[in-house]
Amino acid sequence: MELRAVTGDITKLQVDAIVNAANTSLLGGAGVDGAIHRAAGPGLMAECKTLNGCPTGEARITGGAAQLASCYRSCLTLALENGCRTVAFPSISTGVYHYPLMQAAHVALKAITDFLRLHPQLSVTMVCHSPQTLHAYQVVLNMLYQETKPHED
Ligand code: AR6
Repeated sequence: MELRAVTGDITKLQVDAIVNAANTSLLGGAGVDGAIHRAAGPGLMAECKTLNGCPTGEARITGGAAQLASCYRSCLTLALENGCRTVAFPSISTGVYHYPLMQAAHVALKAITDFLRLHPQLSVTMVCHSPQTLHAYQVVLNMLYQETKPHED
C-alpha cells in the first residue's frame, strides 16, 4: 500500500489512470478538466459525449475518470475493475468549486486510506497543483498517519 502527496501537473504522471474533477455534464470546463482535455486531445471530448453525464458522487471511466468521499471511492473501484494499479488524483472540488481545502484533503485522504486498507495492491498519488494544496494534503496525511500509528508506551 502506498499513498503520497506530490506537487505537479497531473497530465504528466506515468500512472494507469488519472482522475478528472469534471462537472455533471462531463463536457469540459476550466481548471484540471481543461488541462486534461488539452493534453488528451479531441478524442476525450468525443468519448465524454457518449456518456450522458455523471451525477455528483459517482464516477465514469474513459479510455484516456461529493459526496466527495464517494467520488474518490467510485474512482478507485473503477480503476481496480479496469486493471489499474497506480492512480493519480487532483485535489477534486478545491478549485472552481471552492470546497474548503483542509476539509477536502481530509475527506479525500480518509476515503483513499480506508480503500487502500482493503485493496493494498493499489498505489495512489495526490497531485497538488499549488504549494498551499500540497501543504494541506501533507498536514492531513501526517495527521492520519499519527492516528493510525500503534501506541508506543
Ligand atoms: N494537475 C493537477 N492539478 C491541477 C491541474 C493539473 N494540470 N490543473 C489544475 N489543478 P478545479 P473543481 C488543480 O477547478 O474545484 C471545471 O470547470 C487546481 O489547482 O479543476 O473540482 C469542471 O468542468 C485545484 O487544486 O476542479 C467543473 O465545472 C484542483 O486541481 C469544475 O471546474 C481542482 O480544481 C470543477 O471544480
